[in-house]
Amino acid sequence: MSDYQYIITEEEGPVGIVWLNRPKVLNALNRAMVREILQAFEAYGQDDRIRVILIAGKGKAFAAGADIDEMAEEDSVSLELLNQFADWDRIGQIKKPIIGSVHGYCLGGGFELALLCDLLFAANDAKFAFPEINLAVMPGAGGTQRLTKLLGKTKALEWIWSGDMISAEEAFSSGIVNKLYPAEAIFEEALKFAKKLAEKPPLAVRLIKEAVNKAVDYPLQEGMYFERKNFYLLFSSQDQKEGMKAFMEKRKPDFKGY
Ligand code: DAK
Repeated sequence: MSDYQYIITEEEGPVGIVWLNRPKVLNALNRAMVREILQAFEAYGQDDRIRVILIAGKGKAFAAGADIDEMAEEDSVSLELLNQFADWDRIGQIKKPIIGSVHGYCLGGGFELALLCDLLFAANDAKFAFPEINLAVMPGAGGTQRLTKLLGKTKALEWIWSGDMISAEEAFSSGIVNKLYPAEAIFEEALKFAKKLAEKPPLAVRLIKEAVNKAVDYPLQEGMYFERKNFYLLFSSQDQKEGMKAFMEKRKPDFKGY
């Protein structure tokens, strides 16, 4: 049992699950909830038993955006002083893999949270949008940047300017969603994948995440250099010795994570 107010955490073997849990307001993200998500992610990040993090929403939605009631009275100075983006930035620095299981609405800050996941599994009923434009604001937790890197400028502008609901199908065909499942199966399928990923050697999983993320930001040559360093690093791990020895001995490897 956890002491959180707006989320629930539970563990399924090596998978740490974070449930967004404000179903009455479609899991609208207030400040305290974002802080709790960060705390849970960082706790799982430190927990050697946990190899993969899975995030999903309770009730009818993943998350319908930042909590508008809480946001309405903010001004630029109060936002700067709250420095809440620091929590979002730290969520983006979690080294373990994060899988998002999305059903129902995934809007605004909810969509930005989903874009911080490494992989996204979506239910057929999922709806993605950046409705900020209808509130006369704009995405501020990475939406304009991450969506553009994934989709390119023209699609990103279309989605963010229109604020339109994007179907699960379109999100999938645009490449922001890895797989689609029926709503009743989505969480179990995402969990199944998370468990499969948790069997892989954790240090390799982590260094691959780091290297792939560099590909998004770095020019090719710098990215290649970074990749090579991580490649060398893995040859210093016990798991590399174990993985190759197990192959030669025709047995299942026992990966320790170091
Ligand atoms: N905030 C607060 N309450 C929300 C909410 C939200 N984002 N979304 C839904 N709710 C509440 C509704 O007010 C309603 O509450 P009651 O009236 O029952 O008390 C309840 O959830 C159920 O919603 P509806 O009755 O509206 O349900 P419908 O099925 O009719 O409509 C809807 C579902 C998702 C289309 C609609 O609720 C809707 O349009 N929701 C708002 C979507 C939206 O505009 N989201 C916010 C985008 S702006 C930041 C980081 C990030 C952000 C900002 C700052 N910093 C670090 C500073 C992000 C900003 C955004 O996300």
